[in-house]
Amino acid sequence: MTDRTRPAAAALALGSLLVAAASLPAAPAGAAGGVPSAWDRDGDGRVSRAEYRAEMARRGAYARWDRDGDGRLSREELRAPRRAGQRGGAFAAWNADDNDWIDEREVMNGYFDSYDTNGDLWLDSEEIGEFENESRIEGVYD
Ligand SMILES: [Ca+2]
Ligand SMILES: [Ca+2]
Ligand SMILES: [Ca+2]
Repeated sequence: MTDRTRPAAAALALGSLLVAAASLPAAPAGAAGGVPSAWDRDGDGRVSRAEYRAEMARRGAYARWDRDGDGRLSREELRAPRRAGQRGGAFAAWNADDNDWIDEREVMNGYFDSYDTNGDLWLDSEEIGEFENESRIEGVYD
């Protein structure tokens, strides 16, 4: 009799394990579409230009880049991601009004466009992830 109860007990134990595994959440609860909520303020799963600028401002990026504090980024102060090309190239490409400096809107648009690889004018989870990774590597906030 005891021999017949063993397989049953084993099956029951296995069944419990399967139930436990099945009841695990498929993914950690969090932001919609995998976009961190710090970037995706309205929770629609993508980052707009306005959301991007707001979070970059909260992180103090522009103020850090503007070393002399005159509110403008000179050619020397401009921090452009490597993917945007050489510093001089980014300066010329991003300098929409063709004056002698890059303002906050110009540099944030430049960054945003550099990472909007599919050109849909939003940053999705993959694109903002690329930005986060490369920002760490390139020391964007240093
Ligand atoms: Ca959003
Ligand atoms: Ca400056
Ligand atoms: Ca995009």
